[in-house]
Amino acid sequence: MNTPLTALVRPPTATFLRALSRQEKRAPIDFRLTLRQHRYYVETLISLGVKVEMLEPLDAFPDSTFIEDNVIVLDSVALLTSMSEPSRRGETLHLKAALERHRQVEMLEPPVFVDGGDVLQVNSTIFIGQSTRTNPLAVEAIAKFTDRPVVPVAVNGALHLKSAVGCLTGELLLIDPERVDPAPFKNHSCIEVARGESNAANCLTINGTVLMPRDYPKTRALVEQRGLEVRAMPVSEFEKADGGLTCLSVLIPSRS
Ligand code: CIR
Repeated sequence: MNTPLTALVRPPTATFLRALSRQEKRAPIDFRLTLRQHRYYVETLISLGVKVEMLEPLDAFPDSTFIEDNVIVLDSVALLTSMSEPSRRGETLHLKAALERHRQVEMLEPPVFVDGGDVLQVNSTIFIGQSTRTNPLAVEAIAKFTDRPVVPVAVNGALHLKSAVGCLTGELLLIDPERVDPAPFKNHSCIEVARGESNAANCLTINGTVLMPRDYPKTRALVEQRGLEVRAMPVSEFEKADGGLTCLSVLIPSRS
């Protein structure tokens, strides 16, 4: 039986047009399409049995729809992250009340810096990306709240660890080895993304169904060859702001 899952999501607001992006020449964001893609994402989660809690949009925070970055949900505690990006630091407190309905809430503080997108949890291990947003102190800070090993992973060029590696099933990962050091994953089975499809790694598995960004057919085929069911999701507008499927929700397993 699947563990019941709640997803916290925060819809984008018109200020999303000013979301951070490291792509110098990206096409402008189409806001109506952004809303449609977000709605489709929410409907997909619901169709897979997830209970979705929709939070208030936050006009003052253009990137706040990327709610994954605000928190790390562990078995018995939720850690509000300490975000290094000045325009995003205020987002986390807006999540506290919603989280308190599910977990005891603790706060990480500077000099620890970490974004939730750098935290990849698999059954056995918690991997922490060492990106421009997340520092080594985050590894020690998170280890205080879990019995699982907490392992740093070098991120080479991706915004976050989960931009470049995703968990498909228990211990099977989808990885772009050009943007993340594969060595810490040597005890895991890994599928490498197809050439030219690096964004495909930002995938999300819900109750056995793999959600993958649309437009990466070769990687999709590699995943399906392992017998996994895949749903391709349109996320073009979020990709323009360096985001993807995992970033758009905080998944909270019910406590047993
Ligand atoms: C940012 O730069 O913070 C946002 N524009 C994108 C955040 C994407 N989040 C994620 O990968 N977890």
